[in-house]
Amino acid sequence: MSLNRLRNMFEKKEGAVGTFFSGGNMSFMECLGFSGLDFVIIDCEHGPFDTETMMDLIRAAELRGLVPMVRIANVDHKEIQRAADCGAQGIIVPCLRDVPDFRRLVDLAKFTPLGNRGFIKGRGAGFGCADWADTKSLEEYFENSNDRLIVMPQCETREALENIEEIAAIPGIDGIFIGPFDLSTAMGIAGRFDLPEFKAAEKRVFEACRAAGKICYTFSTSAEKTAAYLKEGYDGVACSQDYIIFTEAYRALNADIRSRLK
Ligand code: 3PY
Ligand code: MG
Repeated sequence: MSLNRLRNMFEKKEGAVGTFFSGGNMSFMECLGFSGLDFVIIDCEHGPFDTETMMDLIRAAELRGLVPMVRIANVDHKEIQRAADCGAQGIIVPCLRDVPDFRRLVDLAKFTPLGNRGFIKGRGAGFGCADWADTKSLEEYFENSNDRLIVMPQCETREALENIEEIAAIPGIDGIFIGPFDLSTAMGIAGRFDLPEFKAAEKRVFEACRAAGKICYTFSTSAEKTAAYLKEGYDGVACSQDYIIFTEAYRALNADIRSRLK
């Protein structure tokens, strides 16, 4: 069994459901945990969070049973190291193009023998006191850490799509996260998710993951589309994001109240 619940769900073919989190604070993260979702992606690509806030959001997610993943902006030593050390159980990186960038991501995020992540027993490892981190040998600690952290870059550029079979097969890449908005835009068919061309691109990524035995996640904007992806066999779907759901819920509430006054 893996130390990462999402990896266990993948092994058991249980589709995981999560969401992006880019606006809220620690209390909102706790509230989100009560929804019963499986994972949350703390969005440091688009969200305004500094490192301390990201770490506290990870704590709040853990407290309420959400697997905390972090999307960072690029393959940057400091960003990767901080997310991993603070306790992210998944690292998602957008818009990568060239195969060497994917390899460098693994190099920075995974301990030896998969990569060359710098040694620390940080907050994510309970400062060395977590059962899985308090090991007799460093090798065992490295193995556990590598298992616990899912490295899942996004496929959302033409170059990544063209090389997706090679990318998915890289040891230490645990999965691929399709970014439908950016991928369709890169293909010159922005938001046209219904076009055969786009569906073929999705299929290519999905099959590359299957061939390499890797996890395949995607993003959707509705419950209907999320369920459809999961029925198709996707291993996980991030549905919408916190501030959209928040706004929609209050808009619906307000409209409901006003309509009862007519
Ligand atoms: C995209 O659709 O481009 C994404 O990155 C999903 O969040
Ligand atoms: Mg994107």
